[in-house]
Amino acid sequence: MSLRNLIRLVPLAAAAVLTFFASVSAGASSATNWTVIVGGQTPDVSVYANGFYPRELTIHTGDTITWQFAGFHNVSFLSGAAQPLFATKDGNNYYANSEAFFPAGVSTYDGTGFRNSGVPQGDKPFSYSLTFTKPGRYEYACTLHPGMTGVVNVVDGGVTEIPEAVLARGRAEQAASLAAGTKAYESLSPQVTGSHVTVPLVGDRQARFSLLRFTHDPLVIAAGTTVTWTIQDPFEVHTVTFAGAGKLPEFFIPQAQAGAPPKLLINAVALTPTSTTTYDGTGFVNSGLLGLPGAPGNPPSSFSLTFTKPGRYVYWCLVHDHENQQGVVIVK
Ligand SMILES: [Cu+2]
Repeated sequence: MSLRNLIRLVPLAAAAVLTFFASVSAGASSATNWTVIVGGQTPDVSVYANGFYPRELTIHTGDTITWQFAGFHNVSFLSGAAQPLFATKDGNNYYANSEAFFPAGVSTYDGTGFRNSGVPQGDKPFSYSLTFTKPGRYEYACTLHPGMTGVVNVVDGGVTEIPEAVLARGRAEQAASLAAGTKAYESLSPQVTGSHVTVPLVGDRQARFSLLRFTHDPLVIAAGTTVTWTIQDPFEVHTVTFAGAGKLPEFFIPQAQAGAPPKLLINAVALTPTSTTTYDGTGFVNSGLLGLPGAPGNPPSSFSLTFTKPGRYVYWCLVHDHENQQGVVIVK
């Protein structure tokens, strides 16, 4: 979702990892600490990994998992309850739902109750730890990216892996997501049918990535062409926004609260579609939010615009502008 507080991938210092595992194997009877990586991205953030790496692991009762964050996500154990929505409505305003964005619950889990890591703040390294006290098979999710799920099996015996192997498996799965996304980005091309061009916004549930780009190369079209942007991504919401000569509106507007974290107002200007269906290179044109039923206002999955005048036009996604999600349309 909003990735503007994105943390960059923070590689674990090799020395620290070695020290850590040495201490784990020294205390044979003590509980084990396991690492799971949350998300990831390519250096240019064109590919965003929407997965827990590894997706599944098996640990002993009493062990602790530490999730190391490499992207803007949360770790949520729902215990069968419904996912907290991304946004809550207050009058005519939508706010980021604090249940999805801020930590909740104690640091142990027995299969009941709600636990949430909250989201990374700014560029600081972020991690979340939970100790599992009862055998069971526990599914968890990132509630900001529907379908981003993981599984923890907690058993009294029969753990066959060691933490180094699980971390290596996680890194390999993450690398596979990013490689699949990079391949998809390299071959990303709009579909042309006569004077109609379709620009897909791509994500892949199985391979666990989203592309935070519209097209790989500038889109070159003739005047009179209609372009339709369409969401083909299970994870992300986007906007298609032409700001003309004006400034891009912010997606979140923090509102200070006494004695509590700020409320995050979702900018109505970003959410609200403009009514025009043509673009001549002037003025503010916005799709509003696209994709993901259940997101604020149950957004449509596509947006169309007919280009009437030759020129070079830059547009943005207001959700991912900090990840440089911009596109270029060149009208001949
Ligand atoms: Cu976007």
